[in-house]
Amino acid sequence: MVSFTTIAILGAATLAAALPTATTPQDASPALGRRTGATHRVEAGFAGTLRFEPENIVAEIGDLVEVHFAPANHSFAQSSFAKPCVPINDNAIFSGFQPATKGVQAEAPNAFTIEVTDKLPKWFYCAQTKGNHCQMGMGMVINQNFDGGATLDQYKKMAAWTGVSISPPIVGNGGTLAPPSMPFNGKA
Ligand SMILES: [Cu+2]
Repeated sequence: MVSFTTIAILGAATLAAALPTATTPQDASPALGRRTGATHRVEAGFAGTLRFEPENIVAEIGDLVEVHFAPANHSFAQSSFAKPCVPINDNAIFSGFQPATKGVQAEAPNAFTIEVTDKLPKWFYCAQTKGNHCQMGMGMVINQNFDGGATLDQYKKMAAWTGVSISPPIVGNGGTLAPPSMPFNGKA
């Protein structure tokens, strides 16, 4: 007697054989889900301020978040909610520092794009220590839980009392550095 399990395995093997090029290298990456086609533009250092704009994003799984860097030397780094201005762990998302010259460039040549892979709150800060950007309010959140106390306002209050910011160890981790896919808004 042939079990259902055996039939299922045989069925899968037959199907796989019939689809020799079912995946492309891009599709095979475990970090990439099904894209929604939506891209959220964030500007780090919006209009010369020490802010991300927008700084509280609601995004769906498969959305992209494209961070642009206004003049100065900003970055986009991942922390936990409880400890702003320091990496969440050794695998923290990090754009590295992206300098641009005020009056010469509207923004840094590269933007940093991440994909939203779940709906859990993700907290980010700028790791620039010159001027204490994180402590001065350069923090943001993707998918804040609006029913709880873990708010962006609270994150920023804790950041203000945090010591010197620490950069995550891996530059470019968790995203892609590339020329922006959409224009800067020009309010650098
Ligand atoms: Cu900054």
